[in-house]
Amino acid sequence: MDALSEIKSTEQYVNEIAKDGVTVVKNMFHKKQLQLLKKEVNDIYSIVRNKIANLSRPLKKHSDITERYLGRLDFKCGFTANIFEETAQPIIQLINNFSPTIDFRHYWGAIPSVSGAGSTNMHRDVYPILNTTEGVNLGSLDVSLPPYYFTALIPLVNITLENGPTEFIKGSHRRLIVDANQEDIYAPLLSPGDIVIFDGRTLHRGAANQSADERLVAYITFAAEWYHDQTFMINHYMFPKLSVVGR
Ligand SMILES: O=C(O)CCC(=O)C(=O)O
Repeated sequence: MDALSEIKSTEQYVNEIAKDGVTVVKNMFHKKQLQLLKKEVNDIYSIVRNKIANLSRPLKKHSDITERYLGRLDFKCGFTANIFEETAQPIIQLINNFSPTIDFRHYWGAIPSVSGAGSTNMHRDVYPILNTTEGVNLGSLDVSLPPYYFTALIPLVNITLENGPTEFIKGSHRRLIVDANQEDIYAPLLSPGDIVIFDGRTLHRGAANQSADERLVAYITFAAEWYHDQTFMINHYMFPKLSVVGR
């Protein structure tokens, strides 16, 4: 498929997000922008690596740096360079098209996964609002709301079957109960410059990194102003001076 035939209209992205809960935008950024983005993310990452070098792992206590599974860090501190807000602009426009009645705030993060890191569990990124369901199940209020939580994953290396694509269950954002073992998995392979955006209610997981190299992915999370995202609620920062941008 050539690059031109992969360009979709905004309406197509809107329809895919509504129906599938996930959409891929190909070739969103040019090479120079990506190089700068990757440099800035790697600079933050090396500060993070130094800071955590002597801490016991996996890291669990902070809201700006966590490690869901050994070798799968998630850091949200230090994303202050101009390139981050520049890069966010076209994505913000898409998010506003996906959910025009919601006011969003957003923050940046990165999720490097080292060679040998295992997969995450299938999960949704949102909690059930009324807290009346179990596990990853949602309540009818959750699925009836206009989309209120999105993440845009921004790969900074090629995403291959070996280094672990993010796996999604399409349409699960509209379903209360899903048996992940019975569902088809959608696992888009991406190049730097492509992004995948998903509704936080969509079941997903990061696959294991079975390659020899690290998989580096940046992301932007968009949460409705009214949504109590714990990133903004827990003030236990490892880097208080570099605390999460976007509050
Ligand atoms: O690492 C991945 O591919 C998935 C990340 C993830 O699970 C998340 O953003 O909640």
